[in-house]
Amino acid sequence: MDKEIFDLILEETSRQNRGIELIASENYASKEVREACGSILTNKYAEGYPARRYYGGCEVVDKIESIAIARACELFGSKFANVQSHSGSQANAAAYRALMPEGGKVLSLVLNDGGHLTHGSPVSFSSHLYNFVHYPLDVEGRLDYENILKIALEEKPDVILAGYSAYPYEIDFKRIREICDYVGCKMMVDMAHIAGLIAAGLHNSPVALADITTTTTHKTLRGPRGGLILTNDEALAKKINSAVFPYYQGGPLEHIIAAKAICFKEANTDSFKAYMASVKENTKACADEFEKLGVKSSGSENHLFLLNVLDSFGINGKEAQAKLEEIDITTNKNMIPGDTLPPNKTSGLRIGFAASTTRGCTKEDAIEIAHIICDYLSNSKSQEECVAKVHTMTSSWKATEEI
Ligand code: DSN
Repeated sequence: MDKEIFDLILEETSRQNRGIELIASENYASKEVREACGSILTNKYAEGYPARRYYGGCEVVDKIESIAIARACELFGSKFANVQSHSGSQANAAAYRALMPEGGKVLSLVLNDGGHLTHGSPVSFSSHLYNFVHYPLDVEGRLDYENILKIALEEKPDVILAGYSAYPYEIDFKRIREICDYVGCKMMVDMAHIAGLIAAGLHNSPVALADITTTTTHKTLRGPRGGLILTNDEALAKKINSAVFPYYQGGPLEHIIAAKAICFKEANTDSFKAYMASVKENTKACADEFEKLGVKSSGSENHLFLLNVLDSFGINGKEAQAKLEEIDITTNKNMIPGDTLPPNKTSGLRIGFAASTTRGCTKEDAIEIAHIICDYLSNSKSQEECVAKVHTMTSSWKATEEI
């Protein structure tokens, strides 16, 4: 009926299959997750929560949403979960509303050092509803907990926010909790990027420590595109539920909630733990190989790292991103700590291995990827030569529709 869109889906399938996906926030969801997303559950209106709906006929979606909640709680060791947030941004909006009144003060990471738009950007709702102040990374690009404490004592925030979009090192959530307790404020964690590592036990978990933890479900967690909010505090759980519905959202997406339930089940398996261990290993291998090749790399303790392409290749992040697309490698330009270029240019590139590892990228492949990128950005090998290497590698991996 709609050949135009059908053909474009095929075109996107082909793009996903022939290329190497290195955007740190992307992944390939399983066939089971995708089938739930495309299921008849999209037909159902279910405003409210299980057993407390504004519509009839919710007895089946009630069971699905209850299973999703129970699985989220089991996976992350949480007492309460809200699985209705349509996205990580919506989850953060609801978390802020539950934690403080409008105008409340949040201490979050300097946005150019790796914070997210909803962590106080002037172009996001967050900075219009709340008063954001920021802590920087140190000169090495690492969190400086003593400095966070110092700023928190000066600023007296209502909330300290941890969890970032481009931070390549382990976060000490216990230390953040101690700072919050010392200054007498709430702790919020946006674990969207590292949720898969936390589920697999490969990064310390903030869930028992933070007042509220938010995440997306589609990054390292490898589920459908959506959000999740966790807390151990019953009073906060009630506030979160009212903030999600009816304050910010209307009807929940029960097809996506079913897909989230499947994702939580998948993430609670030994094969997912093995997958996340490979992601970490591949990321570190690639980051270290760049270093050996003389490229300025942040190194990595998780699923991503940053490259300083300006110093290493004399081109900015925007140019490097565009150039790599010529050889079917997808990345994104990214600010690096102390960046002198604006966010629409940047000196850096962010690289992650969650997606490519799902398709079967090995440690040897990850090392070769560093060489291909280096060869092409330094103009020492031709486009034909590099793109042929990319296609040889991706043709040995699983296709996106087989995952
Ligand atoms: N847009 C996401 C990322 O790429 O990190 C954050 O939500």
